Amino acid sequence: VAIAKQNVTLEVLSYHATASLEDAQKLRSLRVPSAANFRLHDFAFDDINMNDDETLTACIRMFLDLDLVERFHIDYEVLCRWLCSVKKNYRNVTYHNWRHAFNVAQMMFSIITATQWWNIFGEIECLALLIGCLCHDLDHRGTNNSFQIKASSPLAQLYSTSTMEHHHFDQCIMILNSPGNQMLANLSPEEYSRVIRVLEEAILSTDLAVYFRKRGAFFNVVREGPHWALEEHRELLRAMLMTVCDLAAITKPWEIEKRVAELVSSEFFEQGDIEREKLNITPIDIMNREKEDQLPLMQVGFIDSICLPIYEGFAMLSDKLEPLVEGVRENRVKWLEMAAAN
Ligand code: 5BB
Ligand code: ZN
Repeated sequence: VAIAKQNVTLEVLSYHATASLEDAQKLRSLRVPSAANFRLHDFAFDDINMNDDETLTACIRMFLDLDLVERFHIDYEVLCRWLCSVKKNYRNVTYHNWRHAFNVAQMMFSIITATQWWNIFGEIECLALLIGCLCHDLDHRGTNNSFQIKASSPLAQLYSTSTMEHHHFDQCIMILNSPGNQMLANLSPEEYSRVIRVLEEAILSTDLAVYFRKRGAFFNVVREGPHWALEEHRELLRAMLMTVCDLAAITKPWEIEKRVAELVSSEFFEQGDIEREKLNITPIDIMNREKEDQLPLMQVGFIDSICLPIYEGFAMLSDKLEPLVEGVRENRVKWLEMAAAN
């Protein structure tokens, strides 16, 4: 078993490519527009009209405005190279690509600045959360955890639970350790270990199974009044915040939500096609093209069971986050209208 696992580990972990010094130097030479210019504080942010260079300079802007570059003496060229490498290690899949990661990071930035929660978390946790968002779906293949298990993929042999999320974290660590990409090189050993621990929790929390496991405790904290000085309460807040940012398309103006839901749906259907062709199984409804007309009602179910509870919980923690709940409610009405028109 140990040897088999070692071989799988080698197979899974051996290949990864980082960005070239040239990529980094090109990014380094670009002017970094303001957060206002990019509308980075806007909950209704949309990346559709941005080019890839703009997504990268917007990321730099978030690190700069949270004062992370100065505070942790992050070498600017190393930051540029690291960002290029992170982007490069997202695949061209329909939904779980670089643009998704970028949008999740922007949501984290807008929430922790609007609520001033950066004060609660402090610089170390903010740094880990921002890196966590950008890295949380690294090397996603457009297929979910249950697919890895069903296909007995090398990844599933390596990690039996939270399979993809463990892999995203692994990829994140590999990039952070790659020569020229070590953006955390100037942290003290204590700061470094703390960032990595918070980062691991953050990325593993993006498994919806983890969300379901932790949300009861989170709702208790919300109800009974949080004590943010307690690490236990902050840890729950960070975990739930990752989910809130990961699912934030559901809070966006209808045009954006509709476009993103179609991407999610297409990626699910593509997994369903592989399951039919390669695994000889009938995909579940959400991954079955023949059930395409069920999408609007599935979205209503997704909103009621997963989204509304968590966004309502967050709006109880800060009234600055009420627009997110309103966005979810508006999209619920739209999806119901579409279901009725079917
Ligand atoms: C979500 C949990 N899943 C294990 C089973 C299906 N459910 S669901 O019924 O709430 C559901 C969610 C059903 C359909 C969905 O989309 C159809 C296009 C969604 C859904 N999920 N809709 C969305 O707009 C978004 Br955003 C999401 C999140 C997608 C990423 C979740 C990937 C987790 C992979 C392990
Ligand atoms: Zn994600």
